[in-house]
Parts: sequence; structure tokens; C-alpha cells
Amino acid sequence: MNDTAVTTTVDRPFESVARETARLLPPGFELGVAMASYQIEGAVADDGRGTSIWDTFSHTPGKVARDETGDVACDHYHRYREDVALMAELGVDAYRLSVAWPRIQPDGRGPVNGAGADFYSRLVDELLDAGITPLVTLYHWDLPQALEDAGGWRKRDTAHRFVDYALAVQDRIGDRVRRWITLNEPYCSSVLGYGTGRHAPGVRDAGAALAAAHHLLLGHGLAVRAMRERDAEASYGITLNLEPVSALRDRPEDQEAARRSLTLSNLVFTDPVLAGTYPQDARRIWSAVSDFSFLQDGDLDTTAAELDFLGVNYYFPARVRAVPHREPDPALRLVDDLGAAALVLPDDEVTEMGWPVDPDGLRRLLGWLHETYPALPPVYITENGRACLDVVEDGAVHDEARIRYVDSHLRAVAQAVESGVDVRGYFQWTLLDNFEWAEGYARRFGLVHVDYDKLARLPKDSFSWYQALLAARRP
Ligand code: IFM
Repeated sequence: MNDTAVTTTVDRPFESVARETARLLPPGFELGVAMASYQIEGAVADDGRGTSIWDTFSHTPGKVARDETGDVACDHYHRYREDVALMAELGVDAYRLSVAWPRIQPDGRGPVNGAGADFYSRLVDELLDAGITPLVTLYHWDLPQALEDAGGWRKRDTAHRFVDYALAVQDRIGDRVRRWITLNEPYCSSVLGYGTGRHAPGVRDAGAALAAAHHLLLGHGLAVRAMRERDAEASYGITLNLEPVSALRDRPEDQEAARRSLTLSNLVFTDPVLAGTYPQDARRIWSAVSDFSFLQDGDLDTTAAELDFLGVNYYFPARVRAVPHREPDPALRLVDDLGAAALVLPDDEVTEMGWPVDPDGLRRLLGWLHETYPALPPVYITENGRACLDVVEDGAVHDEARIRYVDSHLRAVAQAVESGVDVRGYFQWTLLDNFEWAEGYARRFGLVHVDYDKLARLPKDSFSWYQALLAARRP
């Protein structure tokens, strides 16, 4: 494996950097942008949409910064044509979008709400007319509230409801959508949603989080099988957010803490999906909070349903050191009290999210996946990007830090490909500044600045840089 650190320079004119980076990417490498329904759509009461757990959560005082909600967001529901035109101007090959379950089935079960499904049908048509390939994520966290009221992802039944929903979406747009992602970041839906409570539905119960993680993966496997049975020609994958994990020092307690972190952030998801196994460490680490009775015979065959690709979201690495447990209640002993701290080191550059910037971490992560899982399917980087403190000056946003971030991560991907990892594409997160979950609107990740009062879109310098990169790849 090539251990050269990835460096990036944008002190030269950024078009020349873009051309150079474009040359490093393999032929046919797909480049796109990604967004997600609740973060951009707004229009929460339009056309029969039901309530999702994020509507409930964001309307609960104190859950989201400044009590912001996705009620209006970027108003993409009404402005999708303008946004697709921006993507066309950018020149992306593909757009990764997500479908809001409560637009399709307002209560999470039962007949399809035709008006809601029509929105995605129009969006897909608009994309195809613009020569942009849609890559559709079925679940990017907006669970219908009615299903949460019945137990949400803690309950096995939700996995079956997910299959019905997935088939309904396939039925409506599957004639034009050829690539599907079942779930986005089940780590966040389970650990943050049911473990730490930082995300909707805001539950704090480690045992519930482990059950939710399993039921999400079960729903994924069941949906892949059912959808493939109806359409064997389409491609199916899942998106996991993963971290390269290392111990800060060579001390046994740090090594052990790193193992616990790796288990929670990666193995609980990668083992069932890529190997059809459950990490043994999980049972040991969380013996006090779960009897793992959610794992039933045959489940791991299902979670390991054949995949055409793996989506990987990468933002930062975890450098881990052991810390004492603080939480007196073992039921809460999950990520907040794993006896492990992931560190930001003194020399780190950090993003506005407080996340350390480490492009080489992406190369290491891809190498780890390649070495750990012999059956690893082709990989797409389905999200990567950074939040910056963007300022509009004279009608422009000079976001050089974002250019440097994306450029260096693309170069890291090129290095991973060079060393043998089959990576087929990269989706920058994200086209538009949008609702950044519990952080609200203050964290901006977009290539396009959004003025949330006027809902005006303003391409940033990073938009021009990505455009130059995309153009440089064309013959
Ligand atoms: O905005 C999120 C996205 O919804 C999921 N992945 C991480 C992004 C940045 O936090």
C-alpha cells in the first residue's frame, strides 16, 4: 500500500489544479453531488405528505440549534427545476437524491400517495432530460412518525414496512432509476437516533440502538432481495458512514478502546452486510445492555444480500484513546460512554463541524475495507465534503478551504484506486447549503450558497472548481 500522505495545493489557479486532479482519476470514474430530502425539500405539508420523525424532533424545543426546522429548507420541492439546471451547469454525471418515505406513504404503510410519488417522477424526468443519472436513496432518516409511534426501528416489523415502501417507490420510478441505495448511514439512524438521542427520534437507550441497527440492516437486505426479484437488471447498494480507526498510542488500553470504537462505528454495520457475520466483540462490549435477542436465525444471510456496490461516506478519521467510563447507567453506555475518546489533535485543521481534516484517512479507510472484506463489491464515495464559514463578499463566496478539501479527498481516492481498490465514483456533499440536522442551517456544506431569507442560490468558487474538474474529464 502506498503510504504517501495526500497533499493538495490550490495556491495555483484552481482550474489548473482541477485539470491535474481530473487526470488522476480513472477513465469512466463517475462524479456527482448528493443531497437528501428533509435537508432541502421543505414543503412539509404539500401534496399529502405525512409527518416524519424529523418534523417532530425539529419542532421539539431544544433539539435543533436555534430551534430550526426543515419546514422550508431550500424549498427544493418547488424549485427543483432550478436546482437541476444548476447541476447541469456544473456538469455532473449523476445526482444522488433521497425519497421521503412520508411523501410516499404518509403513515408509513398502506396505499401510495400518488401526488407525493409524482414529485420524484418529475424530478427523475428533469434529471434525465438534463443528461444526469439519478442514484436514489430510499431512506435518509425521515421515518414516518406513525411508524415511530409503533416502535420505530426498535421493532422488527419496521424492516418489513420498509420493504413495502421500497417496492412502492420502485414501482413508480424504477422504469427510469437503475441504481438504488437502500439506507443512508444506518449508524446515524440507530446510534444517534436511539442511542445518544442527538438525532430523531431522540431516544437514549443503548440496547434500543443496537436493535435499531440490526433492524435497519435487516430491512436493507429484505428490500434488496425483493427489489432484485422484480428487477434483476438494476443495481443495489447501501451507504455506510465509516471511519478509519486507530489507537493514539501503542498502549493496550488505547488499542482496546480503538477496538470498541471500530466495532461501533464500522463493524456492527460492515460485518453483517459484507461478511454475513456479527462482530463477536459487540456481544462482549454491550452484554450489560442487550441480550441480542433481535438477532434471529437466517438474519445474517439476509443482511448480506448480494450487493452491486457499497456506498461509503467519509468525513474524518478516529484517533482513539481510552478514557474512564462516566455514565453510571449502563443502559446508556454506547457512543457517549464507550470508554474511548476520538480526538482532534493539536495540529489538525478542523472544519466548521469541528471535524479533523484528513484526506489520507479516506485512502486508509478504503484500504482497510479492501483488506478486511474479500467480497467487497465496487465502491462509490457517496458523500464527502466540508462545512466552511462561508461569507458572501461582493456577490461571491471564496471557499478555498472547501476546494482544498474536495480536491485532496479525490486525490486520496485516486491513490486508493492505484493501489487496487475498485472505486467507481465520488459524490460531493453537497450541492446546496441545507438543513444540517441538529446543527440547523449554520453549517454550510454546499457548492452553492443559499440565502435562506430569499431562497436565492449563489454558486461559490468551489462550484467553479468542480465545474472545471468535470469539464477537464470530457474528451
Ligand atoms: O448532512 C449530512 C448528511 O445528511 C449525512 N452525512 C453527513 C452529512 C454532513 O453531516
